[in-house]
Amino acid sequence: MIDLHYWPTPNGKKVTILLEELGMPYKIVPVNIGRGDQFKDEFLEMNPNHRMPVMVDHEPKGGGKPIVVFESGSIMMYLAEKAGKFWPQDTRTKYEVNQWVVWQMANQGPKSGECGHFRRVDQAKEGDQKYAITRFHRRGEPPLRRAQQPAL
Ligand SMILES: N[C@@H](CCC(=O)N[C@@H](CS)C(=O)NCC(=O)O)C(=O)O
Repeated sequence: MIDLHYWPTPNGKKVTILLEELGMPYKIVPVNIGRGDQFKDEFLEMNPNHRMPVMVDHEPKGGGKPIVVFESGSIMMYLAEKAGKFWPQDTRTKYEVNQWVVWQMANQGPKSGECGHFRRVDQAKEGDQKYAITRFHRRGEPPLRRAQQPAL
């Protein structure tokens, strides 16, 4: 069984969407990040970077003790590989998928997060945020060739 330490944000939902698509059974372990659950010792032992999601696979392939993985992109690669779906094994197509996962983790995810942050800033207190909003909005947009990328 997979435990997913989770709170309903885009980074958490990426993983639950994949689990549903794979038809893989899993249990949600709520991490209330508004209340600070991510700073508890037992959570920091799994992810010293105090961020959900974190996955624990109690029945890893080949047996042995549970495998713990943090970072949503890395969790997705783990699950897809375990299920033998959405993670091609030949070098050419594997890296077609891999590059888009890495692109999402390094660009669209964090830049959209920054965009949301600057949109919520109290402009009366902190001043005009237009520059930051425009910059992060542009950087978070998927490249136009997305339409030709089934791997996305
Ligand atoms: N790159 C990480 C980002 C995870 C992340 O930022 N999680 C946020 C919620 S979306 C979190 O747990 N924040 C709690 C904190 O910063 O203390 C991933 O994709 O897993």
